[in-house]
Amino acid sequence: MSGTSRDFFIPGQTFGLSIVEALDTLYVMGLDDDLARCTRWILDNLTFDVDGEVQMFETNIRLVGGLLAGYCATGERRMLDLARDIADRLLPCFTKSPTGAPYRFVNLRTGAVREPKMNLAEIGSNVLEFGDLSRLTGDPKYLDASMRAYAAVIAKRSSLNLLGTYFDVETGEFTSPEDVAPNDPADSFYEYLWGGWQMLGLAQCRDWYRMLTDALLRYAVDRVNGQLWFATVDYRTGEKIGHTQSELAAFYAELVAKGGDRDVGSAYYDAFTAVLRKYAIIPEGFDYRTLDVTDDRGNSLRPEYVNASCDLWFLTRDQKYRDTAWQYFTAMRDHCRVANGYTVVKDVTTQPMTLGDYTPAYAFAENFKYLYLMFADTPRFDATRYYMSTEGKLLRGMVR
Ligand code: DMJ
Repeated sequence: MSGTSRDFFIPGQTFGLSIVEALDTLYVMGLDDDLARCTRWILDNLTFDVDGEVQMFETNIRLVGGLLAGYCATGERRMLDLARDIADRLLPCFTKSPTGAPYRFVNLRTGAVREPKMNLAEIGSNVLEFGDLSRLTGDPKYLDASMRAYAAVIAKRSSLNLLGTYFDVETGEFTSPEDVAPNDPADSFYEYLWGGWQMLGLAQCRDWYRMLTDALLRYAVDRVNGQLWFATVDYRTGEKIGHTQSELAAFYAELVAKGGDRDVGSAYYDAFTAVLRKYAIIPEGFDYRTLDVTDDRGNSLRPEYVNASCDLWFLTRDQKYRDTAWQYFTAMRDHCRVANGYTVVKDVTTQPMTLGDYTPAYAFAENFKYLYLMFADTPRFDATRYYMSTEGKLLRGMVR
């Protein structure tokens, strides 16, 4: 709205996040001049030798993943070297932890770590980037760190095979009983287990995925008004203790379908489609029993619904996924399009919707890429073997 920018990681220090996030999107869209300009900027400017603290999870999915996908798109060796450099700077989060589950923040220059109170998504969502980096560099330390982190948490599952959501990486214990999966901040913990199997062939990830998913489907599924939702449960007893759904959980429709439970995926997608129809833009949070919004009335230009549309389209070729993705797109264009691009919504219930002044960088990695791939039929994308990270990075399936 204001035509200004701000740094996501460290105020006053740019890592060119929107550029890095956009690399593989520019490639699949055939925007080769823009890709060349972005590559030039990275080669001339990007450095991680900075005395500042970053959040390990966000840095991994956005910068490590972005540079790996950029390397796939351009073959530019410097991008792989930069991905390795930033991953090396994140590793102290894992290696300094007594349990192997990572600390939340690290200083990029000193390696000082901070904040042992973690959540599942931030502990588990690194095996795709770190595993790919191990494959490309021949150094197993990245993959090993990811797997140790997963093992530390999964060892603490309850007798029902449910997990808590918040975990202290120093004591190695869950700090509260609620299991909010597949809502955030547990979401991509599950996504990367399936990815570890699909992209890297790790049978251990497949077995963990199956075991934990069976428990979720057994205890958390809640069928209300003909719709399928996921309740928050007590991980020790399986008792349903909450009925809030987050927009971020919408991706799970594609994950659970890819994992073999297609009926659940289809039904969960349909439930979110009902919310899309009610509000046009899905609110960040709502009570699934009534579809009323919670206090989280906005939408941060979120990609999760159309992430599900995209993967379900390529999995099933069912036209409903294209039709609903089109509906998502037209609503985004009608409500979020402004003079400079697209912006977030502060309140989806007002008419007109109340807008904020921000374009999250993940929109360049996710929303626009998912939509484009579903409709463009580009020869630069192999729909039969692709795999994308939680940040929409095309780590496999790019055709050069
Ligand atoms: C993205 O950074 C990723 O999709 C992540 O897994 C969840 N949050 C945002 C988008 O909403």
